Order: sequence, then structure tokens, then C-alpha cells
Amino acid sequence: MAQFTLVIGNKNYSSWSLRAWMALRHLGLEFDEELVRLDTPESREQLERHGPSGRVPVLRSGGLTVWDSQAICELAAELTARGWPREREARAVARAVSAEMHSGFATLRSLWPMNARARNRRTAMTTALAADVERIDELWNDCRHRFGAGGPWLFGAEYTIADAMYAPVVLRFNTYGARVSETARWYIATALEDPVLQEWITAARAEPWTIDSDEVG
Ligand SMILES: N[C@@H](CCC(=O)N[C@@H](CS)C(=O)NCC(=O)O)C(=O)O
Repeated sequence: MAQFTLVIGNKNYSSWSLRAWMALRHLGLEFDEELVRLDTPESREQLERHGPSGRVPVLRSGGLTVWDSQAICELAAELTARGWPREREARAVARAVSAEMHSGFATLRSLWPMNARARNRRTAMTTALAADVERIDELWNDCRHRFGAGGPWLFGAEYTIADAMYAPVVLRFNTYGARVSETARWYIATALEDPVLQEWITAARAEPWTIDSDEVG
């Protein structure tokens, strides 16, 4: 049994779970996985049993409970001494773009819910949605051009927490056909080839459950 247990929601729909899961996997922290189905009559009681916020992801280790994706990523980075760029300026920007994702893009998150297995969905574009897409395109370009030269990720050769934070956005842009720049298209294609993300998508496809409110487009 691993020292850590990561409690997650449905792989098809739970974008915050995906972020923590991607970070742990890429940073090489071993963990057991426990899935709580979202949107069932029992979900609330089960979620509240796992963590005080009643939300997933939750990371458990012995008596420690960590109940937020960003806090889980930070703990993983501390434990592995990986996950943030080594160079200070890049690290500061990586933290800024990760925080921007964690605290923002509400329109994108509500109008384009993560649906890992869905393809070719289309929704009406709104000004607010276009602004979120444009801002993410801009920040991906900024990271790739300033720091990405050494490899495929936002900050180059090493996968960082910033990549984990935007993994659900990669899936959303793919599902809903976001119109983005060439750099962003390249980053999406590269991130989609990642075997770790592919493993999550395969598991999402195998889930028999559907959440109607997240099936849009
Ligand atoms: N700020 C939290 C957000 C977590 C969150 O909203 N998780 C969703 C699933 S992606 C959840 O648990 N929803 C509870 C529900 O659907 O009942 C984090 O970063 O972990």
C-alpha cells in the first residue's frame, strides 16, 4: 500500500482531480487512488467523509488530509524537489500562471466543462468565453517563447505544476474546438500525446457514468 491516497472524482469530468493526479504522476510520487462518483445521491456524504471542503481532490497520508488541488501540488513539489522551474524568474511566472488558473477562468470552466472522452462538441461563443480562451492562448505563448525552448512543456524540458494546472484546459480546447494560435495548437497536440494524460483519458472512456449538466455542445 502506498503512503499516499489521492481521492478523485469521475475521471471524465473532474478537472481539479486531473490536475492533482497529473502532478503526482509526473513528479513520481506513488499513490493509491480512490474514486468518489460525483452527482449521485450519495456523493455529498461521501465527499464530506473524505475532506472538510466536501470537494475532490483530497490527498491523504497517515493523519494528514490535504483538500485542494494547488495545496496537493505544492506538497508533491516539496516532497520530490520537482514540479517548479529551477530558475527563479521562470518559477515566479509558473506560479503566477498556475494561480491564475486556480483562481480564474470561471466562464471557460462553466461554459466548457471538462468532458475528457467527448470530441467535436461546439457551443455558442460569448465575449467572456473568447476572452478566457484568448488569455490562455496568450499565457501559453508567453511561457513557451520565454521559457519553453528546452523541451515540450510550458517551461521547457521538465513537466511543471503549470502544465498540470492547464491539462484540463488542453482537454477542453480539444473537445470544443477552441480557435487558438499555432503555438497553442502545438502545445495542445503535444500535451495530448503525453502517455500519462492518455492513461487518464482511457480510464475516463471506460467509465459508464454520465453527468448531464456537463454534457454540453
Ligand atoms: N479549489 C478546489 C476545487 C475543487 C472542486 O471544485 N472539485 C469538484 C470536482 S472537479 C468537486 O469536488 N465538486 C463537488 C461536487 O460535484 O459535488 C481545488 O482546487 O481542489
